[in-house]
Amino acid sequence: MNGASIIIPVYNEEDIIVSNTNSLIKYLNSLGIVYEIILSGNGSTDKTDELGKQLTEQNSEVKALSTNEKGVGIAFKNAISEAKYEKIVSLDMDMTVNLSFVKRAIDLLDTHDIIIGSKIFGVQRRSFVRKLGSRVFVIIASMLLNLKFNDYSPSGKAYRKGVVQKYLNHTDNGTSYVIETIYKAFKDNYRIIQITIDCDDRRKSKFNLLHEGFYRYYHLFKLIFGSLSK
Ligand SMILES: Nc1nc2c(ncn2[C@@H]2O[C@H](COP(=O)(O)OP(=O)(O)O)[C@@H](O)[C@H]2O)c(=O)[nH]1
Ligand SMILES: [Mg+2]
Repeated sequence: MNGASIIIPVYNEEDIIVSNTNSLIKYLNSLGIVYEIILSGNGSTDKTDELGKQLTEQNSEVKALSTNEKGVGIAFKNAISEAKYEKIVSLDMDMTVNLSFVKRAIDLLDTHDIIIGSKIFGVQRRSFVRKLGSRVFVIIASMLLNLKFNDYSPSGKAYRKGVVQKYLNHTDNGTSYVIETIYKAFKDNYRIIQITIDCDDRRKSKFNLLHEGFYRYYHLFKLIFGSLSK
């Protein structure tokens, strides 16, 4: 039976790490699948790491990783190198993506290499500014890269591990690892499918959204110019 590794980046999540991991365990148990949950942190300054460790002691399916190197991409790469299953599902600790995505993605990974959960056409409970910001980025990115997808955020994505591993050394250590992986895999003709997901994200982001905005455009242009010069 092929199992799934569920990867969650965590940063200062002491308020929700225990309850949300337990809800996820309950959901995954109800699916009757083989799985592991990897909580991957970068130097949280609250009790996240300690609580993550406690969760690993209480549940053999949970692993908790921690490094001081910054970035969600680093957290993802560390988790991939520890993942024992071929099917990888990426979620957020605030569980903003409807969990039905997990089952759909795991099934689709039998026949596809990357599953893009897209929030754009699903029910979105996010602030207007965040919806607009990601919409504009997606339109520009998709046009310039000639991609037909419309969600490049880390959560609600699923991958076959072998495909991600191919690009890990060439992707950034921040959130841009997602668009870079998708773009490279698309060019290499991997089987990518986009599905609609519902999203409820009304919590204040842990990211500095202004910094994140500049960062994403900078890396988008780097990706475009990098591919032009090849
Ligand atoms: N490992 C790691 N996780 C992070 C970092 N920043 C945010 N996260 C995690 O990324 C996920 C999404 O963060 P969130 O604040 O909800 O961002 P949003 O997508 O803007 O709503 C959560 O699980 C956070 O704990 C970081 O620097 N390192
Ligand atoms: Mg969030």
